[in-house]
Amino acid sequence: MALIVMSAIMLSCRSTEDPKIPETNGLQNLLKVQEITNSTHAIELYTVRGTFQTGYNDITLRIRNLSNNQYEANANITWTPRMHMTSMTHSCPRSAITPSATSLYHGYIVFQMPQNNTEYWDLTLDYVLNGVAYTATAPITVQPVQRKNVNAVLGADGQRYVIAHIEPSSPKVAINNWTVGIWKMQDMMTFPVANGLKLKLDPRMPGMGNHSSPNNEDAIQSQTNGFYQGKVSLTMTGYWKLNLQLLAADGSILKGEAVTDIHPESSLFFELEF
Ligand SMILES: [Cu+2]
Repeated sequence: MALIVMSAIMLSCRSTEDPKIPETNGLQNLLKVQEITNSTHAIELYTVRGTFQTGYNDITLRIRNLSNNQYEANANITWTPRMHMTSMTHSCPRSAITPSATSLYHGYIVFQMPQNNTEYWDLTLDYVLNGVAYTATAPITVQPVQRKNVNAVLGADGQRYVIAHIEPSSPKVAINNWTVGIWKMQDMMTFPVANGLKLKLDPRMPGMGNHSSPNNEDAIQSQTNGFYQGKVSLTMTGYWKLNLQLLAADGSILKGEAVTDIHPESSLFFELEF
């Protein structure tokens, strides 16, 4: 009887197994997006939402050995996201992958556009374990977002930039710490961090006379190759347009316009709604 009950429990566990169930072991508050497999391993990818979406994605991953279901430590991993468009293939900004806990690895990818019916993203993981090189590739789903959180623009200096909102991911009625990533598009596959720039901020509520807010701080870098940090002051809940101007080190404007009475918004902006 006990056996029957036990096997019934195991069966029911298996039948209700859901990749979106939160995991333990350092994966608290993360949801599995998908696995990318080859003949030897399954690479499990996790984010807070359990999806990849347009903009900045903080990603945790681990490598499961298919022969023994153990997770691999000490892997040296690189990744290459590729968008296959009708006319070209390109990549996007992404970090190096660093170990974050035993057998867990961590990094970010910034998808500057969502997929559509004919154009799709895939992700290649190349990794070395005990001197042996492996690779795995699979299509990934990059969801669109409701509110603009990333800009891919051509600067006045002829350089292409990707500018992504990172924090606040849960905005508050407060002076929020504001974190932004800025990368240069060096070529279709290479997106190094853009250093020494400044991102001027003018948040407005278009639905309420385009009023602004006090005590904002433009985003600057505190260290080379780091994110840009500033303050975004949100005085009430609702829809905010974060009007932006990207400035070069010499103060010249690379992209975006100042907000005035006759020019109510910048062509460079993020949107927040909360
Ligand atoms: Cu694309």
